[in-house]
Amino acid sequence: MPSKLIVVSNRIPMGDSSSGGLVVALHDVLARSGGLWVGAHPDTGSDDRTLELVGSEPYRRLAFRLSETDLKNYYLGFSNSVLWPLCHRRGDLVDHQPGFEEAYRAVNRRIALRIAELADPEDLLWVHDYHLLPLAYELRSLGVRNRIGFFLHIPFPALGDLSMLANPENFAEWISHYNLLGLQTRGDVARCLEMYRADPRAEFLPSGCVRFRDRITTIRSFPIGIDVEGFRAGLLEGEDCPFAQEKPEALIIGVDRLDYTKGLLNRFRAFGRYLETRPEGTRPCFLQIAPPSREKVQAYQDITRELEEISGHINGAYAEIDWTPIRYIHRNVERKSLARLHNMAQACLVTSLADGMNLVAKEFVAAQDPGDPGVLILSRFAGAAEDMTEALQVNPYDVEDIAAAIRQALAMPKLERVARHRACMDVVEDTESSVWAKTFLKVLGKCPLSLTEKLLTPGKDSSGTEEAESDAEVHR
Ligand code: ADQ
Repeated sequence: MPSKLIVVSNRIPMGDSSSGGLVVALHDVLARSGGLWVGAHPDTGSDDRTLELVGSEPYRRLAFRLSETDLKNYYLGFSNSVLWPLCHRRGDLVDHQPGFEEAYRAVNRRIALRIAELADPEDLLWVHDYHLLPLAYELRSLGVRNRIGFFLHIPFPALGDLSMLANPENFAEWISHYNLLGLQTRGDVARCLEMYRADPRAEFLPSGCVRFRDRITTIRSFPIGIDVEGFRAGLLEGEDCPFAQEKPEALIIGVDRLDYTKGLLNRFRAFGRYLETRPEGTRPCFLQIAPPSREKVQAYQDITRELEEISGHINGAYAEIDWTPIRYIHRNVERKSLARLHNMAQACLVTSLADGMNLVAKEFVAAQDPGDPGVLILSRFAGAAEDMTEALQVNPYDVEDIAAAIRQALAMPKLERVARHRACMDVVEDTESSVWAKTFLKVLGKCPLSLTEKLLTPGKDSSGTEEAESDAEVHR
């Protein structure tokens, strides 16, 4: 039987219009392989053990229901109040509450039961993100021997930060049940290997894979990207200019989910600092689009309030009757409007304090006119900075540094803007989302199997793992 792809993520795409890179990237391969996508239904409900068909063809989307308690303990709790801050180096915001980890384990176990019922032996499973770290562990304990890949969209945690987990030893155990562990950057891979190096249960095989007990895992970076053509198509749609009435003389843009990891406070402060020292008579506009997210978590309520205070303070100090320096939009904007707004901007501010990749950086670059492009100001702590070396890289903890970059961007000669943009665009094109997905799946289809899977699927491992495994040499 030909294999199909089963994608599992916490959130399931409900429609296929205005989708992000991940959905677009997987669309074709899912449609072609008769594959399916499994994820949580957007509405809570009681788990009746069946998966509901949602969305429309050309591939099946099956949703499980989370209860209100699951949402509180598994999603907002362990996923977003423990793992999210921990992976983003915000140990101060890690919130351990009784029942969080238990619910996280229980929801993963429940999803594993559903997947085990669905999967044929030859199917490829691709699991996404930190909500589902233990899914392969649970699947293996149900006897599932399929190839299972995992992609972590957020930074791999630093070794020291893992100790903030109540049971830090679980982390390596969970991820070692995947055949392929995909991370965003080379820096993430280095942190992951550091974790294994410190763990007496792990060995490095000459093939470069990690053996953890009887498991063999391939670890590689796959920098995620966007659907370039799809995003640029927004530039051609619609006539109306979002600034038809009052187009600012210099536009700086920021687009983020409202999250404390995105460095919004210092970004706003830096724009305020730039206003203090800007060339006389200039009236730049900073447009920040930041829709709310995870509003039930205290840390998100705090950042929302602080941002409103800062933007109010800066506008209070500088606004004139016909000039509002900061326009802060607290909601989602259609993707085609986003492309056009990026296209109009002279600079984009990405100031994450930690970020797996940051797709906004790539979208801004893709939306530019190559003959007269705007300048990307990019935090050196965003995964995108590893390859986009020609962006104006800044230290997001340093307000003066960001303000200086705004100054440099707005004064940058066209020749330099064109050259920097070309270099950034090369990265955007090289990491296009469809290439990213194909590369991941190709590596997953070929990566070494652990002994248990090899015994059950003879002749499936074309990668020479046997030699790797029998070679007793261990790299530490
Ligand atoms: P996010 O933290 O959500 O993603 P990002 O990579 O910037 O961050 O992706 C956000 C996406 O949402 C972009 O496509 C952006 O255009 C869109 N978006 C943001 N604000 C919007 C708004 N106001 N209106 C409409 N669309 C908006 C996580 C990780 C990242 C990693 C991605 C993908 O945190 O580091 O790059 O997954 O792996």
